[in-house]
Amino acid sequence: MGPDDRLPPGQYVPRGWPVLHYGPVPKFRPATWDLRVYGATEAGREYRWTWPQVQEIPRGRVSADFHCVTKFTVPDVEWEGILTATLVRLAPPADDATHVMVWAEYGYSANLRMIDFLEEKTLLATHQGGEPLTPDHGAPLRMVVPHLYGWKSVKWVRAIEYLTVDRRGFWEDRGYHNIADPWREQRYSYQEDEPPA
Ligand SMILES: Nc1nc2c(c(=O)[nH]1)N[C@H]1C(S)=C(S)[C@@H](COP(=O)(O)O)O[C@H]1N2
Ligand SMILES: [Mo]
Repeated sequence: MGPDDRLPPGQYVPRGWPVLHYGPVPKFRPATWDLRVYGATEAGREYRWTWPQVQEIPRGRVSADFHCVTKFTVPDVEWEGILTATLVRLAPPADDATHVMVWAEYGYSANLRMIDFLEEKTLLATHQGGEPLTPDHGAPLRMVVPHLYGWKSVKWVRAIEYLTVDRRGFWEDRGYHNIADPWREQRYSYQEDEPPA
């Protein structure tokens, strides 16, 4: 196995850890910040945690490569945070919830299939490399979906909406692929119409 065998097609390893997002970095205001889970919950109600409450939720660790559709792959990023398995125990989705929308500050969003949301290495990260996240990289809380292109790894997360019908998020609505699997190079939405290879 050469070092390139672990890179999805078209990807390269950059120097350092690039910062990439659309728009400004939001200011974290701990006194008013909250995390909400709403939509198709099993109990039919909304869940809400303040920042002190989020910090009490048990955390796990994940190490994974991070793939951006602009073709950089950051190897072996060390994340720590709330595994989605933990989140759905605290806020169970309804049986007919098939997708989630992850919402950030300023209305940025990304949709995920429930199976991608529940994938083993998917988490809501609070730390990277053993340190709390920096504002640039999504502090205080960001989604990390290592097996999909980076735009699904929503920074500055404020809410998870359980969906019974799929809906496209910010980039999915602007020409990017609805699923975003880097191993299949699912970059653009027009590929969704192509017959499977
Ligand atoms: N809220 C928000 N999250 C976002 C983005 C964004 O524009 N806004 N960009 C995404 C994209 S395209 C990538 S590649 C990753 C980059 O994460 P990083 O800046 O920590 O490397 O953040 C993702 N999360
Ligand atoms: Mo990206």
